[in-house]
Amino acid sequence: MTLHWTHAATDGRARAGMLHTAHGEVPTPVFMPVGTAGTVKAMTADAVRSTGARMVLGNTYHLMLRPTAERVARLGGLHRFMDWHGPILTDSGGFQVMSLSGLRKMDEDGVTFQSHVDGSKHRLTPERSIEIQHLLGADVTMSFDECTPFPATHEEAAKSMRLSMRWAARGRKAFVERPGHGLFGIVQGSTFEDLRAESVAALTEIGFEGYAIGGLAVGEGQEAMFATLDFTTPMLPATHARYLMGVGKPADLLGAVRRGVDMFDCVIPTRSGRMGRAYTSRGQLNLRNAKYAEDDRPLDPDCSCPACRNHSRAYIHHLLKCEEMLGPMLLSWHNIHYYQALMARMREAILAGRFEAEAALIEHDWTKDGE
Ligand code: PRF
Ligand code: ZN
Repeated sequence: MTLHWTHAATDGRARAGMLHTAHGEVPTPVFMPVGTAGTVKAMTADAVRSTGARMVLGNTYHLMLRPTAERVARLGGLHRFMDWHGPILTDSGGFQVMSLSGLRKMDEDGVTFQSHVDGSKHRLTPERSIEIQHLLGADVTMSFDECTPFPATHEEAAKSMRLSMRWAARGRKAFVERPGHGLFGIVQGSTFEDLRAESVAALTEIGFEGYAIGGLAVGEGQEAMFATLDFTTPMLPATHARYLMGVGKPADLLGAVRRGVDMFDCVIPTRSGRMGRAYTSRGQLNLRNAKYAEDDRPLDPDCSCPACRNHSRAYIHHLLKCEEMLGPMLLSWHNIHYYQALMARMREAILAGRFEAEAALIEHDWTKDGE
């Protein structure tokens, strides 16, 4: 059987379910830590597993440049290469080409771009993106799309979305079906309801194992993102997983789960961890702040991660001041652990039919500002 999602419970519009993949089952809603270049930055694979994470993301763009998809394949695939034996979802590359690469030129067939590493020239097409994701061994392969920049006029957003839909159809043809593996389509259309509807219709006509919502969290703000989700998730088939790409902060995750999203990925917990920020049940802390220099409390009294079990805010503040590697490592570990605990708590609440009550408790505690 191909990769698929099964429904367990719905509470309001929030859903709990299970994603069934070649490398195991993943309870949803799920947050996937980002392992861009074959590593969740500053964490060992064992550390990532210990947070409760069951699925991670890898990037076509980074891995095709270094060490190349062909080399990863010769070394036994991405799971073995990075010692991650759970499911892996790979992003298709288009979004990263637009945000990271140097000179680039897009045409109907694909995109030619310069590597951000050494300026060398590369090309991605829908077919080549799928081939790379096969070489990596992705459980979930993403369609090659253009993430429409924000803001866009209706005309610009329509043109961009329609190109992504033609690319999605080409990717579907190039995808080689294997048990436990699947291809997700990506809905585009910026913040326009009619374009999101047209995109969903085009994708469901082609047929995918799951549906992602792309083109959000690109500068439109939380209110516009939630408004777009409000009309987009009800358009999607209730039988398939829904994945909101590149989102977000804890409050974004809660609001999107409330609106019927099942899957997420984001660099925020790891990137902001490396910059000294902790996300906790009592809100955000910036551990570089001098007020933590003699704060003997853990980052989060409700967290059971190694950073919180073994260390004080004062110690982590000290590590950051000294630019010790352990500072970013502990904060990344804590943040990923916190995100996993948050998703598990939301899932339990959905299963118990008390999502809104639990959400209110979570949101209330966030206002405590670290105290
Ligand atoms: N498309 C792809 N990857 C993405 C996005 C998208 O629209 C986004 C938008 N937030 C993040 N990552 N392929
Ligand atoms: Zn912790």
